[in-house]
Amino acid sequence: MTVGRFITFEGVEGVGKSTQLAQLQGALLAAGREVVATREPGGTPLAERIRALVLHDRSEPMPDAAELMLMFAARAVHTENLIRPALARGAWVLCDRYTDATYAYQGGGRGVADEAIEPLARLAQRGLMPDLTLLLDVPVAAALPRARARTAAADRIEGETQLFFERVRARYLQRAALEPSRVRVIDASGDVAAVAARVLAAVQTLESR
Ligand code: Z5A
Repeated sequence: MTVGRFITFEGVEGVGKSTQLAQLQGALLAAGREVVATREPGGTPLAERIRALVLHDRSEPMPDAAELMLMFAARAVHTENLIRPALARGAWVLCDRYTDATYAYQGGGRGVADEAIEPLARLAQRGLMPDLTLLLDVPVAAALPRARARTAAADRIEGETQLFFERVRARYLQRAALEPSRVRVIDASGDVAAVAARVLAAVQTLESR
């Protein structure tokens, strides 16, 4: 069976993940690859409905446990219905956020214990892990203005404080230090082309596998 590649993009909001994902998608398509570009939470019709709930529903307070489980509910649907079939037919799946985001946002940001996250990750992923995670990194003070200049109305998470995003970034960097062969920290400062060149260099290590 042909097996594709699973690449995830991570980082605080505004760091340039969506921009870099599109750049890499273009480069891979030009090289003749089948590419599936997707995002979390979301990526399938049902998972996008869960996304709308978890990011935008303000009808009543959402406990951290509910936010956590909705992220994993969306992930289970997305993993089974889109990511696994795409990988099985040999596609390269480029995903804007995956489980590292849960450790960073719900873990680092909200303070949920890893012991609560780990069993849900096992259940939702059934052993699937990204082949490569590109952690785009700049100081929070540089990333947030990019996102906020663009977005009129913040969602439930985007409205958090700078301190929250500092904790998110710290947790991401901690995870990268623990798994350096999977998680590559990409300096996301400079213009789009400069960052894209760094991303491509990291991805080229997968081409030869
Ligand atoms: N979340 C969670 O809590 N737990 C989870 O498990 C998962 C997610 C999976 C999803 O939000 C939210 O869900 C997210 C985490 C949470 N919340 N937050 N915060 P989203 O999908 O709506 O948005 P996002 O993932 O946070 O990303 P973003 O705000 O869209 O940012 P981005 O993709 O990193 O950046 P961008 O859109 O590519 O670029 C932002 C702007 O900067 C744009 O105008 C670009 O043109 C510009 N840009 C990009 N690159 C550059 C460079 N190099 N220089 C200058 N300007 C640039």
